[in-house]
Amino acid sequence: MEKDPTQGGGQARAPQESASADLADVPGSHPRRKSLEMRQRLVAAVEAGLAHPSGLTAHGRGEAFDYLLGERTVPEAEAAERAAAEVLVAAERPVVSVNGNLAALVAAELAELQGAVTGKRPGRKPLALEANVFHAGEARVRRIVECLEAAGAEGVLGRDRHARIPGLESHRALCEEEGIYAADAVLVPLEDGDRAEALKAMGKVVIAIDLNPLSRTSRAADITVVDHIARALPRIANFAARMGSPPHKGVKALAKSFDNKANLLAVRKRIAEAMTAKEEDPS
Ligand code: PTJ
Repeated sequence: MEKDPTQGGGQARAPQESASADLADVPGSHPRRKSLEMRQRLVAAVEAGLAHPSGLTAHGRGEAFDYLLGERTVPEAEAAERAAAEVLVAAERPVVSVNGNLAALVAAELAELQGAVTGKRPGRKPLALEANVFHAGEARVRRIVECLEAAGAEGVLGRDRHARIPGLESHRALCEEEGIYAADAVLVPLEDGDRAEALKAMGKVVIAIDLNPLSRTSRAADITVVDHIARALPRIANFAARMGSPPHKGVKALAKSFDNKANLLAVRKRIAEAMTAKEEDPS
């Protein structure tokens, strides 16, 4: 049976509250303060049963790539973020798939993205957020839904996962009939390669956010945003909010006009250049 860390061990702390308490000795001016805060939020979220323990390893891998990219939004990511905003606004049924790491780190940003995209779709289905996880755990899925609701998201899906993504085994296939299953465009931040490929095989337009330009998810997606989720989501929301009129093209045509392969290659070249550049002369 799944261990419920909120039972028997006292009240689980909210990730943010716990993070600031544990970083009391680290000055606000510390150059890595933001990164340390984020790690600590994730640790607290694991303790609270919101994120999976392996989310810590996944985050570390993301941080390594972010470091190589200069911990900033590179132009290729910006182009992908713009394209992602267009697809989310143009889609008939857009959905964001939310896992434990996302709920722990960017619940508020997801609620803001929902507001920004939905605001550009008057009279049409709002942008849906759906809890969907790699590692099994009904209680954790419920906590992800509650965390998003507490952050201000509306109509959060994930409580009623009775549909299955074809081609995937076990719980990873589970999703909501009216959510991911019926979606025409799915934003999958920090996704596993199998599921990204299975969603593509269902004919959906897949947008990934993944700092690893080499991952199977990055390569399978139609549009891959190689940027940190904490930077990418507000930027996509901002592109949506500033959009004049909705795109004329449908989601498939929009996806087709984005050259994901070329974009990923440009990011890889950027990393290679950063790795081989001579140290700047300090004089
Ligand atoms: O909550 P669950 O059960 O769905 O589990 C979530 C994790 C993230 C543990 C699960 O999906 C997983 O194991 O993911 P992977 O296969 O490790 O892939 C995560 C990808 O996201 C890797 O390529 C990382 O480089 C990337 N990544 C990690 N943190 C970030 C990131 N990309 C953008 N921003 C980040 N903060």
